[in-house]
Amino acid sequence: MATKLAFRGTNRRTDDAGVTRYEVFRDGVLLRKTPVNYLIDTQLSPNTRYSYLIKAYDGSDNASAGAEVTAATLGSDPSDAILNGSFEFSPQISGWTTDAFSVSAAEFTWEPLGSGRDGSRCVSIEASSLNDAAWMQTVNGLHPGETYWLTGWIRGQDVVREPGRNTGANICLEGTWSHAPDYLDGTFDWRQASFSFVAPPSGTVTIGCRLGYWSNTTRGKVWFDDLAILQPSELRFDRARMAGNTWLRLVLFTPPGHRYRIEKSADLVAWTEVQTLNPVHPISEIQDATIPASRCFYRAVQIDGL
Ligand SMILES: [Ca+2]
Repeated sequence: MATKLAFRGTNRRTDDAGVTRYEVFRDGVLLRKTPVNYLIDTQLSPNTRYSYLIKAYDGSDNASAGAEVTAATLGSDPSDAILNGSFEFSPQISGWTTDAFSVSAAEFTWEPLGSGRDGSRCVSIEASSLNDAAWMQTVNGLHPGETYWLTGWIRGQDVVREPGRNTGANICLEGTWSHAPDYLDGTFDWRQASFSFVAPPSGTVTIGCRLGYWSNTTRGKVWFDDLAILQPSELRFDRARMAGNTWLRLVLFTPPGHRYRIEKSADLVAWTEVQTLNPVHPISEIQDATIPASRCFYRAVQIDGL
């Protein structure tokens, strides 16, 4: 549900020097006056094109000519429900907030390039003593009663759970006991965590990237990346890209609970198996060695009961 838009306004003429406020118009109507050079517009409909005009004012009330931005929202694909789930731009301007049971013992960081998955950015929580701390985002527009999956990636360093307690590093729905089933502690590289949930009557949930839980306090450092809410009702390839010169990485959306055989072909006639999958997550990443400058087709075949 792409109902949020974030952008930065800059005044090319003065390079923002002396700008004291911006006025943002949507389709000719004043939307907001703001002193900051970004805006998140949450009142958008899917599959709609919007035109924004941004004017910058200095302290003497002189207006710039205005910069125009046109943006189109996407359909109601729930994978867009989380804004900036990969943390490539500032979490603070994209609806992410932080909270902790012991605020003084939690450090929240938007980590630099190279710290996230595949050299990207991510966020982290470092708790110096047993704590329950989270990065959170409220997500609207889910269809009440329908089943969704929350998925994300977690890395940990020296994560220690309260003795006899469970959750450790996790992703969750804040205010509920819905969380990824893995009890992650110790030191571990990026690993995927997922769980399914039913959207409440409000269609609104608050997702959490969390270290600890109520009565399950935890300390250590955790990193989070690539959060997504999905409804994997059908099998589909989402992205393909090269990792280095020879490795192709494919991203597959799959309803968990089925077996799939990934196959490849050079001519769409003869198919060979790449691997068989029994995914527990709604997103699966498949790597395959390729020959540079060659063409190759991939397909996924559901093989339940074969
Ligand atoms: Ca990232």
